[in-house]
Amino acid sequence: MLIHDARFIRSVARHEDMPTDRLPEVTFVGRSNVGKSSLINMLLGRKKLALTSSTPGKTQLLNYYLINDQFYLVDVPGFGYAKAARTERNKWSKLVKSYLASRTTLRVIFQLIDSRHPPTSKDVEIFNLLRGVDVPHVILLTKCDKLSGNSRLKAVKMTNESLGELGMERIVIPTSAKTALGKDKVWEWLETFI
Ligand SMILES: Nc1nc2c(ncn2[C@@H]2O[C@H](COP(=O)(O)OP(=O)(O)OP(=O)(O)O)[C@@H](O)[C@H]2O)c(=O)[nH]1
Ligand SMILES: [Mg+2]
Repeated sequence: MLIHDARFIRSVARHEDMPTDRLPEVTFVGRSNVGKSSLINMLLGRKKLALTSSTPGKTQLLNYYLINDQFYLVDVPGFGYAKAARTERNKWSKLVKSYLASRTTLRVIFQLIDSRHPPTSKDVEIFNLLRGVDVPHVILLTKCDKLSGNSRLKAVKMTNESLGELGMERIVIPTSAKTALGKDKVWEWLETFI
């Protein structure tokens, strides 16, 4: 897809503040620091549209980006961020859960997992959350530039096995925000679903 316009629209903390124009949405979810914002920038070919940070989970808001006036990319940061106060965390997790389960304009959920480790308990929490959600769910392994070709294959296999144990078969795509690995594949799926 040719990106001629990519704009940050707003950060949202409540359902009432989500866009009401019914444009399709594509969401990126995953634990803090997994590389969501970096991947969004990579997909859009922008360096700093989505803010990245080495200190995870600072903002707990859904960040809406409008692409080509056609659809939204939604960055869902800070899922399960351990250092936030428990009440804040619960409030956040409730918003994300109901967003994923009930947002009717949502076309595909990309769940990001760090390729360097087997899925963590947080990742599995998100798997389980998405199990009953009736929206296509694709797994993106992040930071694959840090792995050799062989370890990359192993990471895909390991993720498939973890999903298999949960009875969830999903597409798994290796990616890197640094080298743009997986960019075309992700766009392919994205365009398929929107
Ligand atoms: N080597 C490498 N580093 C990456 C990659 N993607 C992200 N990073 C680094 O990982 C850190 C976190 O990246 P972010 O994109 O901010 O992660 P996030 O998932 O948006 O984090 P939150 O917004 O806190 O939920 C940053 O220091 C990035 O530079 C990648 O593909 N390769
Ligand atoms: Mg981020």
